[in-house]
Amino acid sequence: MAQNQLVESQRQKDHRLGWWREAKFGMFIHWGLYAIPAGVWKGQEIPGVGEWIMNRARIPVREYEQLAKQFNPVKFNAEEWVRLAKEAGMKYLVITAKHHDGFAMYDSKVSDYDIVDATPFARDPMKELAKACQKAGIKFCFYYSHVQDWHHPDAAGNTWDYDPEKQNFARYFEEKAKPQVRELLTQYGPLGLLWFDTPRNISREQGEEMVALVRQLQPYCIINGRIGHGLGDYRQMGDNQIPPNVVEGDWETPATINDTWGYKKNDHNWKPVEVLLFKLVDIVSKGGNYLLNVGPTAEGIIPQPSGERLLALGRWLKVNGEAIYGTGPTPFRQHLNQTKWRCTTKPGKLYLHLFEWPEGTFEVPGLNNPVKRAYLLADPEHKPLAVVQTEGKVGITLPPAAPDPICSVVVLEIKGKPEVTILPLPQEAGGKYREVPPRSSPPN
Ligand code: JFZ
Repeated sequence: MAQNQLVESQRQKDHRLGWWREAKFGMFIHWGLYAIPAGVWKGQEIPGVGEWIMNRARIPVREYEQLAKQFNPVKFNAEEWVRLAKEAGMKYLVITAKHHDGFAMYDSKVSDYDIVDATPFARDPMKELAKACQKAGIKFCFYYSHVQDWHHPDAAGNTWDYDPEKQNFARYFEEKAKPQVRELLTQYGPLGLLWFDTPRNISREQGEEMVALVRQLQPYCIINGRIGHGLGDYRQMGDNQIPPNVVEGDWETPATINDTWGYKKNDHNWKPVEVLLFKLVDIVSKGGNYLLNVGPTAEGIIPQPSGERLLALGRWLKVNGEAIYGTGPTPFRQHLNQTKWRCTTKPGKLYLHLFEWPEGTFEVPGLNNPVKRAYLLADPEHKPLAVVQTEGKVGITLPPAAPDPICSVVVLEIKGKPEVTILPLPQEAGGKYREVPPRSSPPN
């Protein structure tokens, strides 16, 4: 029975995923009670990501619950958050309706452990965000921790309050997870996607039931890869993980601007704009989407360093968005072990994203298509650049100054589908955007 709702044609799936494949860039928001301790518990700095503080500091449920009485984000303004996402060039917004701590950030009838019933704030910020997104033309989406719930005695994750031997996961799943997902799907208008996380011990059947619930209530709602058992619509990369080459199919990298998802007052390790921009272009050139996180404070403020960086990305996208939105991956798969340039594509067009501005000429390696025209995307007149094309090699004459200090885009209009000769090794290497080794992930 559930099976019927799971089967759909490729055409139906393409239809459902259409907006998401165009979007490329989304805003992730981790917001919850953990923003109050903000990484510090009883004067102790707790290592790891901010939203894991209850787990990392082994805070008993009865104690953590008390945070709700203090949660009063009076500076929260849905329109401002959505305006920031819009200005940043982000096309979808995914926010934690409930993270692993089990606290619902919306008005839930399933449990009183929610922002309307348990806090002095007593407003439903998700209602306000859903409305603001609708107005701004941004797809509104929820994160929901469907397996871990450290508050519920039968869910996964809380080993300090509850005895795993005595747990009945099915009871949690039937009595809390499914009914809450139903609330999210019926009370906030059309959702772009549901973002599940840390599937752990969920059975395949339970995963299928969740998919069936989503399909039944909102057939157009996309489901991310972390629902488990390969049941999602697209593949979820590990946090902050960017694959070394093009990955076929639909995928997304969730990523942080500093080193935490939920707000941590002492995390000042903000990635520079040029690193974030390189990651965006790198991911898109490999066929993926970039879901970039902000962690608002307990007052409801998106940290200034995050805001500044997002606005800078947005200014770049205003000029260069054509080379990101709706584009396909690079045909230069042999040239991804350097960070001087990347390529994205649209039918008849190659977008060369240059992170290092060469003197005089940029050599496009191994391109066999006749080049019809080349110009700078930042040039509103699209003045043609001189192109010298010899067998399997294209040289583009560039002006002395790069139009953008970080990344300038050269558009090549070509005849036919891109055809690139695989060159003999050694491959090109080097460039200044070295990969920072990823921080160790939280246990999940
Ligand atoms: C999970 C959460 O536990 C975390 O709090 C945050 O919400 C993040 C977006 O997702 O953490 C994970 C999940 C999967 C991996 C790493 C961290 N992974 O597959 O590498």
